[in-house]
Amino acid sequence: MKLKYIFLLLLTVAIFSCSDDDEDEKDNHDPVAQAIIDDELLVEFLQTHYLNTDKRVDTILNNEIPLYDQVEIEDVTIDEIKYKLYYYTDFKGLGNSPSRYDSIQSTYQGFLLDSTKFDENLSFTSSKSWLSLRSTILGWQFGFPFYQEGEVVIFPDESFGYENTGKGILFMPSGLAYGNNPRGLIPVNGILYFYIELGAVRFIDTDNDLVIDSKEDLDGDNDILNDDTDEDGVPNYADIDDDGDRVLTRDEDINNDGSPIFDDTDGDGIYNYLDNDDDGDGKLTIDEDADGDGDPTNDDTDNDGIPNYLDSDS
Ligand SMILES: [Ca+2]
Ligand SMILES: [Ca+2]
Ligand SMILES: [Ca+2]
Ligand SMILES: [Ca+2]
Repeated sequence: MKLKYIFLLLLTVAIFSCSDDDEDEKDNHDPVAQAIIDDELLVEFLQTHYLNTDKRVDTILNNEIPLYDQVEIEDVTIDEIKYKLYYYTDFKGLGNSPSRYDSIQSTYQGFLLDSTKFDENLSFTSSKSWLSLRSTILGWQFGFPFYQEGEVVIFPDESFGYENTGKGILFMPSGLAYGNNPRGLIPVNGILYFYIELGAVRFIDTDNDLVIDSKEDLDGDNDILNDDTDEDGVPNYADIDDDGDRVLTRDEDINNDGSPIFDDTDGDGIYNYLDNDDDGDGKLTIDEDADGDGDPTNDDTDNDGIPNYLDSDS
């Protein structure tokens, strides 16, 4: 069982015992076949339901516009299994969008297709309102980035809230939720939908090197685990010296603008924090440590105030 299915939403989980049917299903679980079944059920649900005047999901009775005509579709491939995430945008929001690696402050209500509510957080001030998206289900990780945060408002009683928040509904197959792990009121292969509202986003910089996690996804495949510039086995998002040149990434912010991104001494298009020869003199930065103390930043042979590793003529 994949760990990521276990680190999931903070649900209030009662002690739960599986029925025999659940056990059979767990033993014979075929995630590829299940993804196809789930998508058929989701499409049927979206074709037979609409948004009523309260912006709630309701059963079509009088030729209302089906949700299927109002949602957008995102293809998500996980472990070579193709899923479809459906999402409805009521309002996109105004501020930053999170990546799947950032933290969000949100309110939400989670439902099964039979309209059983299994979880909710209705307040931006509750302890459940801030979540690391990384610790949530994949349907959230891939859904919330379509929305933007709101604007802070302070009410007359000095309490705070948000307006112009990103607001919508995420509809997800079980493979982007809890899979074949029943949880509280969620059955095996539970297809879920969530009303969501995105209050605020906090960008995460796990290694505190001034490059946020989502920017450490160099190949842009929305997976930060497989980016390791210096191939030292520590992915860049957790590596304080991404290019392994013994100059810390945060110290490769040459212009001190708070980010090492765009600092490129030799102008070769590779930013210093990813460049193992920062001054482009053909000598690796790691070999420009003249006094051999393990730190190339304190060696300035020609005393011109520019350390050798940034000085193309020394
Ligand atoms: Ca970082
Ligand atoms: Ca890093
Ligand atoms: Ca470095
Ligand atoms: Ca050099």
